[in-house]
Amino acid sequence: MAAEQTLVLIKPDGLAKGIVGNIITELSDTGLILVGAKVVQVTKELAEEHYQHLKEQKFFGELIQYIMGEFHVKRVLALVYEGEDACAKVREVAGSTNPEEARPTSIRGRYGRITTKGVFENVVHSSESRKEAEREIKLWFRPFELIHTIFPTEEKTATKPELLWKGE
Ligand code: FUP
Repeated sequence: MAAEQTLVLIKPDGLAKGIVGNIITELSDTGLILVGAKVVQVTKELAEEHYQHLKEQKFFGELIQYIMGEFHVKRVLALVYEGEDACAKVREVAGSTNPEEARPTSIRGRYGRITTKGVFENVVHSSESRKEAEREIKLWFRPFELIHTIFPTEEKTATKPELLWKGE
């Protein structure tokens, strides 16, 4: 079986709480390899696309505000890990979606909370399956931002002006 990848997001509460290092240490303990990483300011468009499967949920609006950093800081750390059973391995260390039901020593069990408004601030996102991971990685990363080309690519000429370093 080809190596599997998974998208991990350290959400704005993780950045605001200063626990990025702790989380990366726990992710490293899975033995998976980091193949991409960047800090992202999440747009409404990206947030809604990422959580498209939850559009009908009553908590959708607050979930979008949360991932955009409206309650904490406007930053997310996006990571791609690779290795055998990457999705399952990260979901194991992340713990259950509901931080109060999550294993106490999991990332969500340790650092997550449910706000008085009922929003699950569960610190990390991790892809549910290989198929979801492909959709999510393509949404968050361009091919050149990963250390090797995971999915098939094609060369296209940019149609929009791009911001480059001056003198480049
Ligand atoms: P997960 O795959 O564990 O991230 O879980 P989901 O895709 O089902 O949920 C995505 C996010 O929605 C969670 F990270 C937190 C939020 N959520 C709530 O706020 N309340 C709920 O009842 C369920 C999910």
